[in-house]
Amino acid sequence: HVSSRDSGTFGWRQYHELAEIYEWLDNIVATYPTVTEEFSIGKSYEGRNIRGIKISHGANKPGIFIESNIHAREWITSATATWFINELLTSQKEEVRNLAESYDWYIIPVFNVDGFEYSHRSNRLWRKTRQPHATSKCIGVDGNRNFDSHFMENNGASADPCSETYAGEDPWSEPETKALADYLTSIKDKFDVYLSFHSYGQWLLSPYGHTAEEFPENYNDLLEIGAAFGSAIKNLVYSTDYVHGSTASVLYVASGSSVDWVFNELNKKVAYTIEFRDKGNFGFVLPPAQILANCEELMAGMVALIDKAHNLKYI
Ligand code: 0X9
Ligand code: ZN
Repeated sequence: HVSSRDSGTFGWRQYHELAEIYEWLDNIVATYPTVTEEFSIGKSYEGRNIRGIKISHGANKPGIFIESNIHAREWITSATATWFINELLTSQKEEVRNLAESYDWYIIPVFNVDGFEYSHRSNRLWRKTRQPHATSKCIGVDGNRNFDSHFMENNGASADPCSETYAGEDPWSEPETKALADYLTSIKDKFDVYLSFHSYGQWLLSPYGHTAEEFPENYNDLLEIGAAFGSAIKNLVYSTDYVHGSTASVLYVASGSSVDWVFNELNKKVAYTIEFRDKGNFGFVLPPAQILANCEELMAGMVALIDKAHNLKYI
């Protein structure tokens, strides 16, 4: 197994565990000290740092926040987030330079650090956090049901600690979600777009997650941005398709998600969940040979998404 130390770069031809990703991040921050800044939002239940990187070419650009790997087994999300960081710092392509230089980027490549580690060591298909419960032998909470926005409404989460979509006893029961919410609140005037990276299914999902009966007042804009994202990906040589729409209307009801909380409570009107490759053939265990194709798709979609959000005056 190839260490990130050997080449100074990942190559993105395999998945990496947390220590390797953090070592790579250290290396990136040391290599690009003038435009990068490392941050930590706090510690996980098991005491790991939840680290992020800010990439900025000057003060007061509109900010874009990316949260990735809230679900442990979705390894393609941190692989893609690290690749994206590297592109922002090294690409010579004009549309990527434009993304890098026109916006302030805040990127957390691995949010659910404990679960991610567990998915590498013990159970490849682990999804939740790793905090035990007083009342059950089952472990962990679905971080993406633990935010305080329409918590547990409309059966969009489970009250059973053994369920994969267990919301937790209360909102913010997990130190990770609390840390993220506090951090996001502290920089709420610094970002306008929020993206949550997931897999799988190839969807671009807007609010709302908690209900399919109501839609945001700017839903038409969110659909227009979603269409731009989808056609940009469709136009690639790889040519695969992404479906867009509100979470609850195209996927299923999901209450207490990070995206809904950021949209409703922090009033960030461009907020999406992106469900990466594939459509179910390999599912969560996406072969490493598909990492780079997924990354290229994300970049094409991202350029179009940001461009459209800019034209619609959100950023
Ligand atoms: O169920 C989820 O949390 C996400 N799907 S996954 O298969 N990656 O677990 C979808 C969450 C979308 N939620 C909102 N945008 N509200
Ligand atoms: Zn997910």
